[in-house]
Amino acid sequence: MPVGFASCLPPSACMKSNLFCTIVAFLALTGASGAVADTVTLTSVDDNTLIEDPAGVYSCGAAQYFFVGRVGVNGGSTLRRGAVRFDFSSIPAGSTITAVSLRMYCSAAGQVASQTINLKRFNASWGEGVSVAFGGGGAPAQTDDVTWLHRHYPSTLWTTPGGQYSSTVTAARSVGGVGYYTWATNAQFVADVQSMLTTPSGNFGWCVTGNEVTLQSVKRLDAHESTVAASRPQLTVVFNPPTNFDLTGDNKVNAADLAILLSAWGTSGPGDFSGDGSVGPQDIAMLLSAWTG
Ligand SMILES: [Ca+2]
Ligand SMILES: [Ca+2]
Repeated sequence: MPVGFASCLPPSACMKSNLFCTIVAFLALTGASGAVADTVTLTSVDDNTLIEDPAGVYSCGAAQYFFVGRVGVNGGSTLRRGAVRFDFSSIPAGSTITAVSLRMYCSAAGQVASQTINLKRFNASWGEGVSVAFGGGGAPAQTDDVTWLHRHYPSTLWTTPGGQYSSTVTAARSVGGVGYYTWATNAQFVADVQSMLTTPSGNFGWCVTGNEVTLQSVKRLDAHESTVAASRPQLTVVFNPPTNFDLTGDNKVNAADLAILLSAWGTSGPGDFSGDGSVGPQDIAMLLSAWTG
């Protein structure tokens, strides 16, 4: 490492005199990056069922299951919509989400015929109370439970019965009989979670909708209250944590930070932003891309 490198800043000036600096500047311009990916698997923190009934008085917030689709004649031929939400506070603020997938367990089905189960983002908050039911008929709603008419029973109503959620399908998966199913990552799934991470106050989770026409199309999915931990809804999120280039802690990225990086040249850091185990040219390029002066 050339001892006099620090003297060649700012980067715009160094390009004229120093080939090494030119290479570094090129790396910065081309966005060279080696951010280290991290992965978390989150279990749902809230899940419940919107049970269609004219009075909106049934729910199953604390049940081991939630239900999606249309039940049969014996159940009144009515609809069920799932509600599921995850807490992203364990992911560092400022992280970039790169992949999201959801695994859920279908523990019973009205019929084994496959149905498309969609996730659509809720536009308003909803609650999970202590109502418990074994079946999809639900139990009398308790305080804070979501119902067909209420976001939070008994006093806060949906503006649209059956829930307020986006018409955009975030993720779709065909679900047949009993078993595990995974809703794979896609751009909309990533965008949803990125938004929920950036603005936690706008994280209302997803509405889970199924076949709303066919009788007995209903599927029973395990909730976070399931006694079988593995069968609870599990969202796997891959992300790149934000890189802190301010090695001195003065809220600027400048020559003082570069000096610290240079003093650690060839070692594991500080300044190994790329995470490859050694401070080198790529790390300088990353620091320069965040330069504040
Ligand atoms: Ca629940
Ligand atoms: Ca600094």
